[in-house]
Amino acid sequence: QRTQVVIVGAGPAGLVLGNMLRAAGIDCVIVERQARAYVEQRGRAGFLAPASVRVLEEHGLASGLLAKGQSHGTCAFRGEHGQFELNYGELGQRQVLTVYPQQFLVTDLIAEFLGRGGDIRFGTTVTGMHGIDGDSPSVDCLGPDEDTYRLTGEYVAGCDGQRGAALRALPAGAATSFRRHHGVTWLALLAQAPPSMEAVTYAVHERGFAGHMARTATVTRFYLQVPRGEDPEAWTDARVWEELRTRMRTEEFGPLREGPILERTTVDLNSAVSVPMRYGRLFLAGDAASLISPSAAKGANLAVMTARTLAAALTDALVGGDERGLAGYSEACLPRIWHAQEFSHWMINLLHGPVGDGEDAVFLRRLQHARLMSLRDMRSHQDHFAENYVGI
Ligand code: RFL
Repeated sequence: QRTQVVIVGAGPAGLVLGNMLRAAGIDCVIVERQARAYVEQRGRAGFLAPASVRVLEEHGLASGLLAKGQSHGTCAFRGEHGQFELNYGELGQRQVLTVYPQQFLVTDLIAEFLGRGGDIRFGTTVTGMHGIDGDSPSVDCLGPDEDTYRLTGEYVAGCDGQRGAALRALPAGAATSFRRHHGVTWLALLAQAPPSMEAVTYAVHERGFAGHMARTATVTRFYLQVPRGEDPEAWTDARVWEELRTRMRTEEFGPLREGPILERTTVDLNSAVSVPMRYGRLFLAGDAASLISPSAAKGANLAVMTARTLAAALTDALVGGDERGLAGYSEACLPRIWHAQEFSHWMINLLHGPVGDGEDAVFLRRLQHARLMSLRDMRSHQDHFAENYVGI
């Protein structure tokens, strides 16, 4: 089977890319390992930057998010210092974030892609890639009925995350993967409960970080820092709420709105950047190109940014015969990726002090406190934070 662009992965990156290519009249096939119902329910990101919203809007992909997304312009920091709020919508570039759960965006993007005559193969795993350094790269597909076939294109887009087929297909030495394990693990929770407060709230506590983020009127995301290797099932509902109450200092700041925990998974905070983001006719976008820890909520936004840049470059090449955009794809994306990585890393240090009573741990927790106080008290620091928090 032949197409012009084979896209591996129907997450935000693959679906944004597929939609933009279809709008330019380019043939493409999206191959997705999971079933449609699964990807349409997979709760992950929620916060979209203004730049992402603008890109989606310009390409006719934002009707759901404009109708149902909610604007957020405030975040709060709690700790032994008390609580302070940063009204980032009034600081820096005076921009707000839009909360729209990733699974809703993915659902919209799938419907739109199919409406544009797109071809998605759900339940189909890419098991290998061939000839990616030649003119007609191809991928091996294993379909839902154990059927196998080969799909050949002019280009392949690897939008299949860090554990996908694209990164595995890179020959040794084709790209350098710069990696960092931040040594922090989060228990990521979705609770059947309305948000307890309007602001995204980051709680710094000697027992570890806790976070609160609105998702919808009835579902809220919480995070708890836990030791690496922790079994999420060991966190019963009662234990989760007790720990959240402690770290969120509810005695001081008022109760949380509690409800059943719908989902509990652990996320190790890791970063990875592939340089370059291509090999031959295989191009990486989204998490496949750059994994970023969820501490600053940049992952889905980088997926939109890289997919949009790749879509423009592929369109120039396939419609106009101009390959300059493809040649400059990595250079166009990497500075923004590193900028986001830097801010995300700074957020990790802001939110997590080392746990324990060792001399180093105590000293680093004092530095963490000083950093928070600087954010509370210095307008220039607040402006810098706001620009980076909403920017990409
Ligand atoms: P995705 O969404 O992981 O999609 C990749 C798709 O590829 C498929 N796949 C394959 N298909 C065929 N053959 C194979 N061999 C395949 N291997 C994999 C997978 O099934 C999957 O459907 O990657 P994409 O498109 O690059 O999008 C990236 C984002 O999903 C990710 O960066 C964000 O979710 C990160 N993130 C957040 N980002 C934000 O911008 N704001 C947030 O608030 C935010 N919160 C989060 C997050 C990530 C989290 N987790 C689970 C790590 C919160 C959490 C808890």
